Amino acid sequence: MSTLKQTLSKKIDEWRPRTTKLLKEHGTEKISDVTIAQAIGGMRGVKCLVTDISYLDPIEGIRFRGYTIPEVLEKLPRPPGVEAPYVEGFIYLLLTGDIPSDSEVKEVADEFNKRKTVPQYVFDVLNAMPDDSHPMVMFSAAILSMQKESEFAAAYKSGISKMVYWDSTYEDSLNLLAKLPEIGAYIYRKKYKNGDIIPSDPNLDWGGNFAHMMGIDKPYDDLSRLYFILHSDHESGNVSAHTGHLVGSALSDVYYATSAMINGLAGPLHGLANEMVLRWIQDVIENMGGKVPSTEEMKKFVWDTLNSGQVIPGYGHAVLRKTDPRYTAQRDFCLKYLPDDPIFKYVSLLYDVVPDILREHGKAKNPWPNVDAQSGVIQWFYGVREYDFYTVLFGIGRSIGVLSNLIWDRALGYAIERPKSLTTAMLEDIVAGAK
Ligand code: HAX
Repeated sequence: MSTLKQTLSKKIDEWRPRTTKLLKEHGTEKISDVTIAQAIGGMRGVKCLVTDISYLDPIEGIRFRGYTIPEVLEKLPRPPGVEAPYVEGFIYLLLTGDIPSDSEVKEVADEFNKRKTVPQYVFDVLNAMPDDSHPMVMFSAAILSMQKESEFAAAYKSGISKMVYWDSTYEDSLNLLAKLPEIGAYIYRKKYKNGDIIPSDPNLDWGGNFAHMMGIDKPYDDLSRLYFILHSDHESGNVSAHTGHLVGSALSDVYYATSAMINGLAGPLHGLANEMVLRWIQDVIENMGGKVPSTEEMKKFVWDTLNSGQVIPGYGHAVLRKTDPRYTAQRDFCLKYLPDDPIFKYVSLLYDVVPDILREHGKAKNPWPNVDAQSGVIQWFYGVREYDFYTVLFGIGRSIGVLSNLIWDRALGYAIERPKSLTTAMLEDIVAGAK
């Protein structure tokens, strides 16, 4: 058994009594009340999910297993001479809560190498799809097509104890994670590079191999590692993470759950916002005939968008109330590698004008940029200009968090989700009764 699986198994055994004790001895203690506004308004702020993989503070931003983004980037092992750590080490951290050693990272990389061959039928499915299929549809379909490989589904049919659900879920998760960079790069090269597929290189790490298969030179490998880590997890309540958890809670295997979470990520208010940001900026560039707009001109574009009833993509958040640290980490990357890029100048100009305008507009609770405001510009700079592909990149990263959560969901025996709904008339009765 690998060190990762052994460590995880030990941690699960240690953790289970905590969950059992909370349920048995404190199960009736309250952590949340729900208002009518929350029931109608997307359950904002209702505390009714549990995860130990990451926690999102409205002001500070995300912590992965207790570590801030700068701490994660600093503490995890990295390839020589680069800034972003190995994704393999980050996966080890999310699953176990421990910072791995170099040799533990290498073991995870070897595990992925053993598991990364994508069955030919997946490529056949992708090749059979219409040329104008959205890359997110292709990504979701490719993942779903592999459901028949599920070790959990086979084990469940054969009759296994709840105590070992996590084991085959772990195997499924590693099998799927190993293949995602291959599938993502295949979709990109098939759709936008005349099907000129670049074979995988077994000597490269997860992020480095993805950059290689995309056909993009350094430092795109470093960017890929950074990008996948930043997009991995944002606690459990966002649409993609929650969808993965919800579908998995019915004991659907990770192929069903991950494909479903990709479908949620594809919404423009969620992951697709990274595509929308670039689309919006391209519109501005077209309108300006390529010239970088003045501050006043940019303000006008922002107001025109708001006045036409649209949102400013890349701004606002359901939980955060400050600039997203994932935005800041990507901005730091831009300042280092592409400070003079014209599109980065647009993005910077937006940062100067949008928060004040959103405050004046008076609707958004958070006027600050989120992760999606900055991510497309970097991809554009390195030649990935097909912005409908950007959310696939997000999806590869998000799978890391969703799959880590699914393994722990199974280990701790989290129940099938089934919140209760009321009718509008019941709400009206409650209001009348309160009066
Ligand atoms: N531009 C214009 N209006 C905005 C806005 C923005 N960027 N952000 C919020 N608002 C509006 C909302 O549409 C809402 O309007 P109505 O009252 O008319 O419905 C009002 O402000 C209150 O919204 P909120 O409470 O501040 O925000 P929500 O929790 O409802 O929604 C969203 C959070 C992220 C969906 C929202 O801020 C938004 O639509 N942002 C733009 C799209 C975007 O960038 N999405 C990506 C978010 C990060 C992410 O998940 N990445 O994957």
